[in-house]
Amino acid sequence: NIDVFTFGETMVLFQAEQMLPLEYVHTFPKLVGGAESNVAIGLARLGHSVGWFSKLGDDPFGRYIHKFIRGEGVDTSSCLFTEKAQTGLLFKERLSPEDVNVYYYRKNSAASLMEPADLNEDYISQAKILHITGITPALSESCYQTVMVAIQIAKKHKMTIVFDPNLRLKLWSAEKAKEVFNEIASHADVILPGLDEGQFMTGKTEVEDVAVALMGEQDKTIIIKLGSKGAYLHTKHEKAYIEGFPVDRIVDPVGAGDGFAAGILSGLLRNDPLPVVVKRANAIGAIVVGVSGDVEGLPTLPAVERFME
Ligand code: KDG
Repeated sequence: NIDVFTFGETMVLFQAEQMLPLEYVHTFPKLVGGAESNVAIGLARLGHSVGWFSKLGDDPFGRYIHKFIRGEGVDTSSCLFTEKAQTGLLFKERLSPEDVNVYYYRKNSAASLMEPADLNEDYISQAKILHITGITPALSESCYQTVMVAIQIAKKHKMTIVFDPNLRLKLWSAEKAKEVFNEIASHADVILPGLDEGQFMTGKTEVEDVAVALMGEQDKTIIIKLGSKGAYLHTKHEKAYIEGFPVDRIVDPVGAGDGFAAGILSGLLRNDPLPVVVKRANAIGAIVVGVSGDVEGLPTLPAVERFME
């Protein structure tokens, strides 16, 4: 049984060991990175059962990713392997702790071949929540279609749909991204943009105007991430700024948004009051930026609680 279903592309992540331009880096520890699997691993650490789907290359890197994510306690039983394409790769350059760039080697990757027929409705509909990020529809037309079919399945089974835009302009044009984000957002129950993403989607500037525009005429939960300042929570009945936690030293900001999303999903599953949910998500984001790697810093529930004290 699974509580959350998510899917997307996970890549082998080669993380520059030296803080130098990528062309001068000569050692790259091998890690795993992918927004949706980061969220899935975060949820598993927080004690939830979560299913992650992807299409992986039938190659050593595909098998490495599969074993790694399964080893973290995520259900990978719906994953598929293909011989038609290779597993995608990602190189992370660190020029300073705050200045991190990614270089993708993922065009026409195995994951970009995901298609609607790959989705298993019986499997997905066990879950209470469908978690979608805006990276998956950027990968290919068939990936976009897969996202839209997953949304239809979730609606049919009255699942909660959570959308984290995760804008990646290295993958598609701003114009297309904006159109697709707003389409997905119109179906979502919970939207988790960074302020810049919310501004990008709505054309508004102020936090509260962005939230109102994202909400539209529907009843949604909008949670706008404000970095070190925390987050803004906006529903029909509640409007509140929820303070962030101080971070002593930023080691690696990548993955903080995914940790935040895991915290939100976990809180929703626990039926905690929304301000409590957002506060815990802020704490997880703050913990993750203090650790190198996308998933290495994701905490267990007791660890978050200790941090919040
Ligand atoms: O949110 C972190 C992700 O950006 C990273 O793990 C890699 O999924 C990734 C992507 O597409 O950038």
